Order: sequence, then C-alpha cells, then structure tokens
Amino acid sequence: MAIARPVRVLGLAAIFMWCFFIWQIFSPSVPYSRSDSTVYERDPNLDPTGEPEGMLMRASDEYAPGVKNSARINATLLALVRNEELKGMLSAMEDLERTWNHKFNYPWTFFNDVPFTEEFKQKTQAVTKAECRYELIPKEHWETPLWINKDLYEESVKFLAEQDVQYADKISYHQMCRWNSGMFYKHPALADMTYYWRVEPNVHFFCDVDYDVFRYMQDNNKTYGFTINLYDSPASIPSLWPETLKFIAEHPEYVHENNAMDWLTDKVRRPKHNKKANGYSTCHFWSNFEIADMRFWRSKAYEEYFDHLDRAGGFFYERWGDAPVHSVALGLFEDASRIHWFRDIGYQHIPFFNCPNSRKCKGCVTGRLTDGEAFLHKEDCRPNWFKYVGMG
Ligand SMILES: Nc1nc2c(ncn2[C@@H]2O[C@H](COP(=O)(O)OP(=O)(O)O)[C@@H](O)[C@H]2O)c(=O)[nH]1
Ligand SMILES: [Mg+2]
Repeated sequence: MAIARPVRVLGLAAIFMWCFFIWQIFSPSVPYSRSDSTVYERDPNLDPTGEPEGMLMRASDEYAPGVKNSARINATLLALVRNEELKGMLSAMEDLERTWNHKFNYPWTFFNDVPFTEEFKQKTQAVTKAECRYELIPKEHWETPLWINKDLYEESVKFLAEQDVQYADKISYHQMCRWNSGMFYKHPALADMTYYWRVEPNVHFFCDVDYDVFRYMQDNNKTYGFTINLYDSPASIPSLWPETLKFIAEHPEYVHENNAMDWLTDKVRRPKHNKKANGYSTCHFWSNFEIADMRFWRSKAYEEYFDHLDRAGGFFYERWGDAPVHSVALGLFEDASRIHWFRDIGYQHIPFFNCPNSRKCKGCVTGRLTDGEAFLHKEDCRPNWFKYVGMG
C-alpha cells in the first residue's frame, strides 16, 4: 500500500528529530569557542585511556576486610560532611565502592564539626565492608581564630558579596576552607595515616579502577593526584599571591627547583584573571577530589606557609579556598613530576567532569568537561598544566 506523501514527509521529519535529540544528549562536547574566536584545545580525554604506567597492585585476598597483615598501606578515604548530607554521601560512597573500594577495602574516615547521628553512622557503614570511623573536629581546629577582627570580617563580607563571591557571607564556609587547607591532617585520628582520598557528598565515579591507587602513589613517588584543574574567582583571592610572594621572599629555600611556577603565573590564557589576582593565574587543582600524601602538608615548608596565610587573615577577610592554597603550595614547594593527573578516574562534582575514553567507564560522556552552560569551558585550566608540566 502506498503511503501518502505528506505522511512520508512527516515520518522522515520525526526520524530526523529523534536522531537530533539522541545526538544532543550523547554527542561529545564541541570545543567551546570564545567571542575572540579562540577555539579550545581538543580534550585529551577523547584519546583512549588505560591504566597508568608502572607496577600496579591488583586486588587479592590480602585486601579482604579485616584481614591480618593486609596489603593495604596507611591510607583512608576521607570525608568532611554534615549529618544532613547523608543521602549525597551514600550516593558518593556507593559509586566509589562499586568502582574501586569493594576490591581494596580501605577504611572510611568521616569528619564533622558536630557529632554524627546514629542514623548517619548506621547507613554509611551499611554500604561498605570496610571499617568506618566517625570523628569530631576539635573546636580549636574549626573555630575562627582569635586574631580575626569581627568588625573587619563583617565589612569584608559585604564587599565580597558585592563582587558576587559565592558563600562569602557563610562563616562556616570560611571555616571549612581553612580546615581543609591546614587542619584536617592534624586530627589525631589521622596520626597513623599517610595517604588520603578526599570524597564529597554527591560526587560521582564512573570508571572501574582495578589497582590500589594508594600503592600507586607510594610506589611511584607521587605526592598529589588530581582529576580536574580550573580557574578560580579572582575576587575571592586578591591578596593570596602577594602574601605568597612575601612568604617566599622570606623563605626562598622552600621553592623547589622543578616547580610549577609557570602554571601558577601564566597570563597568556586569561590575562584579566592574572591581573585581578595580582599575578596568580588562579589555576588550581579542584580539591573536592584529592588523592595525596599528608607528609607534604605536614612538612615544615607547608606548615610555615599555612601559618603565614592564616595570620594574614585571608581565609576570613577574603574567601581563600583550600583548592588555591593547596595548589599554590604544591606548585611552589613540590617537584612538579610528583603531581599526577588521574586521567583514568572518571569523576563528577557539579558542574564538571573528568570522563576518559575507556571501556571501563559507564554513565558519563567521553571528553565532556561540563554539562552546564558553554561558558564554563573557559574555566578549564588543564591546557596550562599540560603545557607547562605535562600529562604525567
Ligand atoms: N561538617 C561540616 N561539613 C561541611 C561544612 N561546610 C561544608 N562542609 C563539607 O565540606 C565540603 C565542601 O562543601 P560544599 O558545600 O560541597 O562546597 P562546594 O563544593 O565548594 O560548593 C563538603 O564535603 C561538605 O559536606 C560544615 O559546616 N560542617
Ligand atoms: Mg562540593
């Protein structure tokens, strides 16, 4: 039976619309092009990604939960979280347990500025075979230090809010950034721990990881691992770089000869950011994901640097984040070859992704940096890291 022409046309149009719809959802992101017609580099996550080079420790009976003389090293999954974020925490845990930790059973350590509820403890322990520890942050690690002037803080907050600095008026956010910058690794519960993997509620993990990442850090002499590398809001850190320059003028001996200064001071890519941040590119490792060696934070160089920053007051009078503080310290005081891009760990914290091209990954779009607005592509600072340091 012949189909009437209008019906055929309608049918074809419907098929076309359907294909377009599918393409919109599943297509890899197109390089974002700025108004000055700079097209961003091809995302290296589009290239096939395997495991990192070197000897990797695989799962075995020696990683069973509670086993004596286990193959685990002194390391923990670590989360600062509120009781109210239980649901988001469970979701992040389920992802990380499914893709990695059910094979290695590293303990989870949860931190909070108020005691965890029984419900929080029971429900988090129920999604892992590994040990869970619940720790209260001592007041002296969390509270605003005495040298912060309340009136000056209030005035500063108004000024920051006028410049649209996010969370500027939330004192707990300032406290959280300070704790993540210079306090967490001093908690007595971490005294025997060397490595940690920081996890936030509501993040996602997409790829099966089949080796012990903490052993990878140890065996390959890595200090810090990241997935995403971004620009920061210059208005939140105007005096961070000037304070840093003061510190390194007093302590030139702490600056490593193989540092990442060029990445920290680049002004080619986003000159306005560099200018507003008084010489700092604002490039930083996005610290909601961190796999790192606490011996770096416990070193004399970092301790003195943190104390210098803490006394300068920018955690409160500005809104210094732990991400730029950690990143500036790593970029200056650490050998850049000891900083590792975990390109094989598929990760999301809204609104950014690290999504590699690998059959081990499910649930994210290969090479897509963001599912938010196109302008967010300009926040990507990975090209600078690759340019000045490399992909190691
Ligand atoms: N216990 C506790 N955790 C906090 C507090 N503020 C932030 N956090 C945690 O710190 C991390 C970062 O906070 P988040 O709100 O995600 O900040 P964002 O990622 O910068 O938007 C998350 O793991 C939060 O659960 C707080 O006042 N108390
Ligand atoms: Mg967060």
